[in-house]
Amino acid sequence: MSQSLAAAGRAVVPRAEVVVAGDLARPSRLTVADLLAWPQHAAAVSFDCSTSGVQHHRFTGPLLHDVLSAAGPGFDPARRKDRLRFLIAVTGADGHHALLSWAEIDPDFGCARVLLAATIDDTPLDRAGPQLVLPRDRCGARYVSGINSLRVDGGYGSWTR
Ligand SMILES: Nc1nc2c(c(=O)[nH]1)N[C@H]1C(S)=C(S)[C@@H](COP(=O)(O)O)O[C@H]1N2
Ligand SMILES: [Mo]
Repeated sequence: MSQSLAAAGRAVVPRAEVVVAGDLARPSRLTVADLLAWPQHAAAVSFDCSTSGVQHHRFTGPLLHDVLSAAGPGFDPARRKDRLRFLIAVTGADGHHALLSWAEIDPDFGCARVLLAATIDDTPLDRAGPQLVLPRDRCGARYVSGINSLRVDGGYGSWTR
């Protein structure tokens, strides 16, 4: 391939982006390359799919909690009760979505080691987009792939005392 063709080829390689938005001080757009710059965690998982049976995969990527905490969720971090009204909506490019509670991934509460995976079985997900990884889930349905939106929502009442 000529150099100009190679350059043109690179220019059109789709790079999936995740919109990180909602009740956040620092909303952003993240690529898989951005996710690879975070401290990486690994998970070897098995999950059951109602249509294709049990699957086994190895994923690496940052913790969802690390990425969303850095985006500045709109609660007072010193007040544990304030976090309990926050939801996280995770949406794939095909519209498949799952809701998590903030408390589910918060180290003071459920402390689930949920990853925003940047690789699957040693292959980067930079074209497809990151995948949600929930090592404790028996069922695969919340392993949302091709994530294009992460939305934090604290609209479920307000902290009063
Ligand atoms: N974006 C997206 N992610 C998804 C799904 C989907 O339909 N869309 N299906 C889920 C289900 S039901 C399972 S079991 C796992 C694995 O699905 P796969 O076998 O299609 O890879 O992905 C999950 N993630
Ligand atoms: Mo599934």
